[in-house]
Amino acid sequence: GTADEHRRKTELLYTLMDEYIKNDVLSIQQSIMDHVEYTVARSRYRFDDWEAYQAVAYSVRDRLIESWNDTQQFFKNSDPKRVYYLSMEFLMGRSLLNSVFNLGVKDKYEEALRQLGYDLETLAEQERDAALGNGGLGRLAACFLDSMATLNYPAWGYGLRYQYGMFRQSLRDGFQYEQPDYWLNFGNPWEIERVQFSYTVKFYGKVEKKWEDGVERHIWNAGEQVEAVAYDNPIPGYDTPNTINLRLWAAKPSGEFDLESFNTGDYVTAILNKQRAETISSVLYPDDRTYQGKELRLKQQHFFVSGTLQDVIRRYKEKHDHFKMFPEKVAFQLNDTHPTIAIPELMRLLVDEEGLPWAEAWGVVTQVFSFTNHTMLPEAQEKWPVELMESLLPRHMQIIYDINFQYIEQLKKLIGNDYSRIARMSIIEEGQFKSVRMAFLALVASHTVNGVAAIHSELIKNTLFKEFVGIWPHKFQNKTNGVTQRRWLANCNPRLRDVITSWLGTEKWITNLDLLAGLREHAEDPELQQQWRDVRKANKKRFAYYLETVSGVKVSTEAMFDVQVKRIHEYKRQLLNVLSIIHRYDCIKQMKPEQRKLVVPRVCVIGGKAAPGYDMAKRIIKLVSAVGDVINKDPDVGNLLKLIFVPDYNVSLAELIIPSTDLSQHISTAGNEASGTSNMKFAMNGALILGTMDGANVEIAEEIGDENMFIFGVRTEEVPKLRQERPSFRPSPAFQRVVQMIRDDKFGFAEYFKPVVESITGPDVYLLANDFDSYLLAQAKADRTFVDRQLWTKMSILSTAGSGKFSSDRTIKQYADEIWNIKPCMRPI
Ligand code: B1H
Ligand code: IMP
Repeated sequence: GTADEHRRKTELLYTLMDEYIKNDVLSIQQSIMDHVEYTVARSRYRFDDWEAYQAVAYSVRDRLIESWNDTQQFFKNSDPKRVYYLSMEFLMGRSLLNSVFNLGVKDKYEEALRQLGYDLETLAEQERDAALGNGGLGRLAACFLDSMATLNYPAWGYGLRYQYGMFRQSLRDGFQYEQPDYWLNFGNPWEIERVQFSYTVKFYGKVEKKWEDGVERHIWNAGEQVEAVAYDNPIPGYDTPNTINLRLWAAKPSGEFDLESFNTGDYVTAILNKQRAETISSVLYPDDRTYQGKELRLKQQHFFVSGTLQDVIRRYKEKHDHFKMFPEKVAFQLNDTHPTIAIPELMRLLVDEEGLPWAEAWGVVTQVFSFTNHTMLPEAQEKWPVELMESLLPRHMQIIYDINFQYIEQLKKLIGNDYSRIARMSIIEEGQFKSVRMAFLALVASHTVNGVAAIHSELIKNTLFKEFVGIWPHKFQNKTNGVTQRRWLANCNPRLRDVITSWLGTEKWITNLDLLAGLREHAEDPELQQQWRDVRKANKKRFAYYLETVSGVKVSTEAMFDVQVKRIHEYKRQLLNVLSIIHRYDCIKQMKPEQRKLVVPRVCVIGGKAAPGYDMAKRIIKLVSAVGDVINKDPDVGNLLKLIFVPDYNVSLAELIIPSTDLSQHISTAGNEASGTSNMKFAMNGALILGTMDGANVEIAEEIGDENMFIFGVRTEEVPKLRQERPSFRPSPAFQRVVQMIRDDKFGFAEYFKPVVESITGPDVYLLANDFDSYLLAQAKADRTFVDRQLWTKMSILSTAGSGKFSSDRTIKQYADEIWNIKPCMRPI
């Protein structure tokens, strides 16, 4: 009967489901060859590197999917409290090496491919970066995913599946050009499309009020509807069977018939109009740190947030039939204010769709959100015009007003009727154009707000949020950023990885970075020092080769590699760097030939993208190129100094550059860089830091010791006063001389550089003149140290040894314990 049939069916299923994919070399080869033939559809006997990469990627994908399925099944059954990391940006970079490494099958894949006549590392370079982010903020989100997976947290990332990621930068005549990054062109083996997970997201339209059973209900009749379709990106943990998920939303035309437009006879136009829906998720805004009130951006924010919340609520309701337990099962982390619309959206879903009373919904909302602030720059603060919000998200605007009303009532009880203070603290900024202060909305609803480095977390309490500290002291926390040592040490610097492992006698530092401290006792050991230098030399060779291919400039690996790579921004002061390079050039030119023998040779590398609309940043790029052109071909200078702008700095290039750097510059005006995360990556890889007392540099100095860094410049507390006094400050002759050289057309384009020169001779908001001399002193100290090879190597080893704190594993554990209140949930093997 049926019992018999059922038994037969179960037996059949078990024989078909070959328990687990096998990871021996032969099985891996079989799986790669199958993908060559059936996925890539090429002959088993003829396939090139690109096709081989694809087949390998699909074979790894099978393994990821298997682990993903089992992990998610386990989470579902265990129903632990989960965290959802909401971010507009995930700057993932490449996946192949990271995946095989974390899955623990890297050696097997290397061997399998070697036998087939391919080299894994070479194939890996075929992969396009997933560049769904601008810089630090997006890369931090990617590092966090790696740590959350590795530490077995029941966590998911949620974001947008942009079709165009961060633009590709090219230089023509030293000017930046932006090219679209259509990264999905050749398919993406690292994602799984989930057509079954799709939600309708609404925009525009009108809100109607209706009385139903004595309660007032709001009905939002949308003017536009779009489908959010899920794409899942498996994130494998290292040394654990867990694989978590990054779910990215793509916009698709809504399937719902818009009867009216389909009845006007213009069927084709109606379809074309629907097609426009896809623009919502089409492009990443490339403006790092400047808020531009663009309607499409607000649409993107609401689109991904609404898809996410509907998805989370669906998942919650599979296990629970009321919302009382929601705060015990769900935590949302807002990566800056970009996803803040989640707050009114969750209120709307709970009140309008799920029928919860307002107070109860607010009780839920205020227990589940926390948010991270990443910058205090005033130009980066999000303020959406009320008018725009009312038109695009009419119901949300009502909800924001209601939240603000109740919050201000509460405020009055706390601080009395101090109306000017209340106006300063209101979520709505009054004035000619009313706007919604997203940071305040986030703060009012969140149980916790955190900064990203100790100094930054203190600063936000004294500036941005100073009015709030008195009433909600318990809300403020610090969570110093970190980076994943899997990608940023073990994978990008395999030679150093092996040296570290052999001296520590263990690989455990890959999951417990504090163990690096064990290198301290060997810092002066000549044998370790020699190995350390050999590794660095090999890395430098590889990078020198790259530099020559992109710039045509030959560099000596004996020289100090002096690197500043990050987004181009006035506060990061690439200009200060250029001025000191001009100064160095000028000094060399003044010297007699025998004096030149004493100069420490340097290869200066600057790289990074300017936001397309950021005129000053673009001029600075041109200045770097122009100065480089003069220096690099000056026979008086030769190998003593080179200046190269590396185009298209991105995650993969960072993986090449960071292990090859001797001196790494993080020289923002104190108080402006919230944290910085590349400083941590450089220190981990043994670069010495030349930096200001800003962001995480402060804590890096605490960990590795001031004496192992080159620190200079004014301190945060002095900045406001110095800014005020800048008009009467007389810059040093050295400063005036280099500025004059630019004016005198020594590098050409004097007219084009005029605004650049004026920015530092006029207001000089970032205090380049004030810091110039102490910067030169620090540079000179770096030179003197570099010639003492033993001392330099010792400092380099101590930099690595002192960087244990800057693992994102440490950061994530603190978020989990102190903000999210979640526990690891490891699936049994
Ligand atoms: C950081 C941003 C940012 N801070 C707006 N703020 C953006 C702001 O597209 N936008 O509108 C994009 C990015 N990014 C960086 O975050 C900080 O400047 C770094 O200091 C910090 O290390 C990093 C991660 O916390
Ligand atoms: P930071 O701003 O120097 O701390 O760098 C942040 C991190 O973002 C870098 O270490 C890179 O991993 C990543 N990144 C990728 N592309 C870019 C870019 O164009 N500008 C800045 N950072 C980038």
